[in-house]
Amino acid sequence: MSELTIVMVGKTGHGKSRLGNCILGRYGQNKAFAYSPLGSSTTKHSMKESARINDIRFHVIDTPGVMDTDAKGDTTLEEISKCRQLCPNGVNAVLLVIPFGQKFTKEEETSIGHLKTLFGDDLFKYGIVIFTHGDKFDEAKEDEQLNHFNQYIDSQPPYFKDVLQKVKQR
Ligand SMILES: Nc1nc2c(ncn2[C@@H]2O[C@H](COP(=O)(O)OP(=O)(O)OP(=O)(O)O)[C@@H](O)[C@H]2O)c(=O)[nH]1
Ligand SMILES: [Mg+2]
Repeated sequence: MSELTIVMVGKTGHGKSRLGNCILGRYGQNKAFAYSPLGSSTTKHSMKESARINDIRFHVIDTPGVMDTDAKGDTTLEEISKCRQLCPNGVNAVLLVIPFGQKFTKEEETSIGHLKTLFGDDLFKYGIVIFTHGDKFDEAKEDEQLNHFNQYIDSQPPYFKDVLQKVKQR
């Protein structure tokens, strides 16, 4: 059976853990990763959960958020870097998790810089930008704030457009 390893990274609260549950199809009491709307960061350690989907064994690795609310920056980055130990056969995709509607400030830029330091070239080589909070996209469309997704992408500042370019618009 083939195996695929996916790592989810991004700023705290951007929806990594909830996304991981969606990918694995695990909800409610059976959820794989805890998630929460509370003010302090939820995921404190990198952890792996797996599922078989269409004859492929998927390994999904959740990581603590960059800019964790409680830990000192270096501690969190060290915890995120431990995800590498959870994928001895390497990684097939690095999901850069960003909520739809997030303004791409210097802080987002710094976060991606930290991740680049941790993952090196793999960040963009295997990177896929995943927009969570798709429900807000539907709302924005209903309110006629935007017509289609490309309009949102076109409105992004240069740094983020550059990131999208580097992951080849994935
Ligand atoms: N409406 C909506 N809420 C979402 C979505 N994704 C995540 N959330 C909510 O956002 C909050 C944070 O989600 P988490 O999955 O815990 O985020 P995280 O990136 O894992 O955060 P930390 O582990 O704290 O760093 C939770 O209350 C989720 O239910 C989404 O697509 N739509
Ligand atoms: Mg989490």
